[in-house]
Amino acid sequence: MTEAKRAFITGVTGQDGSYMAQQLLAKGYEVHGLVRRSSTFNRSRIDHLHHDEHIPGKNLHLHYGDVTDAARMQQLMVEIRPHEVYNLAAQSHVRVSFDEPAYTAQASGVSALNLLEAIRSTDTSIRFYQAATSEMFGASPPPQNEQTPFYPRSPYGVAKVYSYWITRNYREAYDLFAVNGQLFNHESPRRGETFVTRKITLAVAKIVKGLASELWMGNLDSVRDWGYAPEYTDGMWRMLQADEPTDFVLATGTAYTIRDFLTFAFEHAGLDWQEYVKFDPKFLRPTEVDVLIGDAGKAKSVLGWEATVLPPQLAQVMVDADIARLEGAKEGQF
Ligand code: NAP
Ligand code: F7E
Repeated sequence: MTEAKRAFITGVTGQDGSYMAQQLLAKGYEVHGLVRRSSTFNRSRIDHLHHDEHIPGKNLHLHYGDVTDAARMQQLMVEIRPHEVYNLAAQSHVRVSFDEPAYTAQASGVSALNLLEAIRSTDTSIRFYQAATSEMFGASPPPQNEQTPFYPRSPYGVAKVYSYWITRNYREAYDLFAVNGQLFNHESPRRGETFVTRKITLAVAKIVKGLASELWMGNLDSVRDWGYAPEYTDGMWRMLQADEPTDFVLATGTAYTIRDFLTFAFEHAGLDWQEYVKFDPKFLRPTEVDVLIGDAGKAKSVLGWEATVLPPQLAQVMVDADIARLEGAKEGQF
């Protein structure tokens, strides 16, 4: 019998990490995830996947740690000896990065170096995926692809530019199979509740159920290219199975404003968003990214990857899931 592939996922409790763990387990991987010790429960997205020796196929093993702790990353790399590492951990909220720029630099930028160094000193055949982002393009005009110059507009975007270049540098300097996924926004029923799509769909569900009557928001004019997260984690996996290590954009190529997403979500519930949405300047950013529209042509031709779920359908899926949750549906269903 051949040995099962082992993967190490940082950020396994997050949106993408939870889908990645689920997909790798379905492929027969032994999955190891990094979790932060917290005084409150932070594993709701992976609780249904957790290792239980009484249930066959539940092959998810969790390890305490923090990606800013280089020594711990080194120790876990030796202990787990993964074939593939997915660095999905980050302080991923753009607005919050203006409040916590130094911590964001460590968690979203230098964390990549901590893992790359651990790989370099343990086993250079370990394949490494770095969660880069369309936020690195920032103010560069669309459509943005792998050749577009970076012009980040937040401490988060700046931190991710560091993670991108250190990943490329280790690929070129030490011949590592280390790649960047330059992913545009991707959403799902597991999206964090303070990101704009989920904030909207949760508010719609609460309004439908009589639990809320207004929604406070910031800039409604920005344009985003929103895809469906499980399709993007599949794209990450494909990047690590490729013949050569190289960087890829993943995106849908569609362009909608926040107003458009409000319309999709509220109309799905038979509501008019203008009756509920109010403006609060606290949700504005000191510098905004106005327009992100990705060109994923390289991923299509090299990886055979293409997004199929587009924003109007995505909004409906998310509203339905939030209503189902309020009616008692279990987290694992989504
Ligand atoms: P997310 O839901 O915010 O999840 C972030 C994960 O990182 C959580 O598991 C979190 O743990 C963990 N984490 C944060 N700081 C950490 C630290 N210091 N040490 C260890 N773990 C830490 O993010 P996501 O949407 O899944 O995104 C995954 C990755 O892709 C992130 O790197 C993000 O920046 C990047 N990205 C996301 C998008 C997108 O549209 N979703 C697009 C491009 C790139 P807790 O649960 O304990 O907080
Ligand atoms: O904001 C506007 C806000 O926070 C989208 C992260 O996953 O994708 C994400 O970053 C837009 C911005 O995502 C509110 O000003 C208006 O223009 O959902 P968001 P983001 O900043 O695009 C990238 C690719 C990542 O890599 C990041 O990790 O919506 N907006 N009103 C609002 N945004 C929020 N959060 N809340 C509001 O009330």
